Amino acid sequence: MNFNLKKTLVLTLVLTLGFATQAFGQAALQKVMQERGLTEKDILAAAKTYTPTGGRDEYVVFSSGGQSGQVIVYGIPSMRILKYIAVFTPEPWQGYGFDDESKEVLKGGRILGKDITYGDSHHPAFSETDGEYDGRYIFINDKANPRLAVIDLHDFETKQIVANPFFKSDHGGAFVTPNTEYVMEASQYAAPYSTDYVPIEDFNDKYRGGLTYWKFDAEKGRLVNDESFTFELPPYSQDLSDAGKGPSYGWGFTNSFCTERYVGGIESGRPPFEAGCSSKDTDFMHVTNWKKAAELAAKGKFKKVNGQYLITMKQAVKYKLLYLIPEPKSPHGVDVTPDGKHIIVAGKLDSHAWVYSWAKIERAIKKKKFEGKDPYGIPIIALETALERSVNVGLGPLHTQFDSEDGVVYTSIYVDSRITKWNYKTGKVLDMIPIHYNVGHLMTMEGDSKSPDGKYLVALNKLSIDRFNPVGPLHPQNHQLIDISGSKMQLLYDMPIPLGEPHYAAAIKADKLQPAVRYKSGWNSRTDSRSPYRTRAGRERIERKGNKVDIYGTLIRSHINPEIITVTEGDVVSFHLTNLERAQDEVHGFAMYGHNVQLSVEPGKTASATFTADKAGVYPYYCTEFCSALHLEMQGYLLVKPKGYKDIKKKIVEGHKYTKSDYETQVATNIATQEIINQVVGYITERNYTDFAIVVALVEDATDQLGFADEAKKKSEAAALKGDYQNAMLWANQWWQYQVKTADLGLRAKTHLDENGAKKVK
Ligand code: RUQ
Ligand code: CUA
Repeated sequence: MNFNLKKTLVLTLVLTLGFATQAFGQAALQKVMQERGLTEKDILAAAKTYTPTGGRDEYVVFSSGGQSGQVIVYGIPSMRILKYIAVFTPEPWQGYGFDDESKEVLKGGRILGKDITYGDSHHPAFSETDGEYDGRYIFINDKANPRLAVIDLHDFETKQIVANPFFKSDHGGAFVTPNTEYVMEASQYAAPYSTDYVPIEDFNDKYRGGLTYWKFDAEKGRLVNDESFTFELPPYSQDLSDAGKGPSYGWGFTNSFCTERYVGGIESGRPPFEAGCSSKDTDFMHVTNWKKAAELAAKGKFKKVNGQYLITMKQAVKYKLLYLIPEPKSPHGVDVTPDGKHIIVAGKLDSHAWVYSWAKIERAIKKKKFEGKDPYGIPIIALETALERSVNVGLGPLHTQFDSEDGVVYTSIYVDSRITKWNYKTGKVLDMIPIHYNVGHLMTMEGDSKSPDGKYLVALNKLSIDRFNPVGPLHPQNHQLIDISGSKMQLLYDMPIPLGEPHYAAAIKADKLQPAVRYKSGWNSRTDSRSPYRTRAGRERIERKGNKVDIYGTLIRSHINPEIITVTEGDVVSFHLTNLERAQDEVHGFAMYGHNVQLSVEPGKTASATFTADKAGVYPYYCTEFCSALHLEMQGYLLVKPKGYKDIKKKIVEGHKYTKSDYETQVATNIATQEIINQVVGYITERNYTDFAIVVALVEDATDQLGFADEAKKKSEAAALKGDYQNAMLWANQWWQYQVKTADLGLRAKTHLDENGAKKVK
């Protein structure tokens, strides 16, 4: 038997039998505790978070990756990072921003025609059905360049980026309405809606805030600009938003700061923004009726500007779509309670959380009970009219999240660096826990849905001085996991986030996610349709039209087809590569010297890379994922000939000569290998393997490989018949390579069957 194969078999045996379980006795535990200085509390926290090898998490978190423009995915309670999803910025591993398909997605996020290669990503939000996270999509905003992105949770890929057609920044996004009818995106820094120069002296008249309700087509999984609408709002700094639910369904809430409309100017001797933007005692919560606005838009009541409906302040007042309510000084979070009956707002410069009653607001609107109008004619509902109570929760409250227990909430307290647990229905403070430093957002499990799970809370702390091994002046951020299942909060775990400021996160029950492990064959994953460049086995080709060269290639363990490609200097070259594998994990990468080409081609995917071969030379390419034992041999050359180059016909001289006896030895090995394959095939087919999707995919791949083996075998035998032992041996070896891959797949299938209790049926 061949050595490599033997090794695989031995390894499989070891894995199947397992190692003898070691005794982790009490004495050993005491010793470790002593050596590492751990208390019993530490051990308990460890036991609550530690997830043994192969274990799964109960919740999956999607956290903003801050300036990286990405989304960080991790598990709770283990806090193990699972993925960084590329969203607003190029990300090489996923080929994002490198393959033609994802470049198209990023194009949607261009600002003033320019590619933006960072993103200040802030608030992720799950799609919802009837107020519950449905596990289908997640949205996230970019504050610096007001953009929204749609990530499909079927494959954890970004499908769409849209740039707001009016704003110059956004902060109040992404927040979804209870059936994901709309995704809310509120501007932050007032600016003219046009891209023209407008003097700052015109601030009150020509600078504007706003709130966009982006229409979402859940079937297509795309935001639809021409069914979306934007509320023109006063030049206050609109901040976070939240959508109403239950009794407040159809409405949205957006708070604001700097309703003073102060414009700084330190350089000209004016007091800075921070002085002028925090001088009044209250700011305004904006209450918007999106449901009625949508109906009026459908009736053609609003003009289209920049492709979507624009609702002017005048129209909003006329149609009773917009109201203001005073809020505590410099408010930050606005959070609608799970039952939709209350709205909790916290003021950064106040020590209270303010609980507003939707019933009271609604009554005031119906009875037209207003205390006046703002300078833009928007009716103001008095604070006393709308407020249910205010509760002293600590200095610098920011955001509130909800528990599974009725009325129980958690508020992040920035200045005091702690979390306060309290009851918004009784006004009682229940518990407090210090957090390590500068908490911003906090998050409970499914905490934005109408039925939060409680259980865990994550404090998202800004920076992390003195918490981890030092790594220079720029510190990681710190996510702290807190157990909230009991009456007292208990800190479990500190997780450094070394990527960007993770503003906000959202956690979903893991079993709501059923991501795919492969694509349909020849799939453009960004448009979710079959790629026109899909290439099947045996149909690989190079097509030339003028100076355009299209390479229709395939990837399968362990070769790239084609392997030697010659083009001419100045040609525009497009590689279109289809991964023929169906088994999960069998991803191939594709990188080439000197052209900034790096693709990730997962099973079934077709990805393209287009570039101009502008310099004559030799450009090796290869697979960047260690996909099989012969991964390093998964290689090829792009040869770029100078213009007008005269070919001198030469032959490749083989570096090694084979004899008849080499050929016969190889054939003997192949026959022995085939016997092993037959045994594994027998083992699998005697069992109910079709009940296991993973095994079916492995068997499909194995069958393909065996088919290729057979083709190579025939070529080998034909060459041998002609006495061409050089080619006979090379094809015999290729035949054996395919056998090895077949055996590898077969053994993976067998292991899966063994580990998952397959039954013998024959
Ligand atoms: S915000 S720290 Cu950018 Cu969500 Cu509150
Ligand atoms: Cu494919 Cu390495």
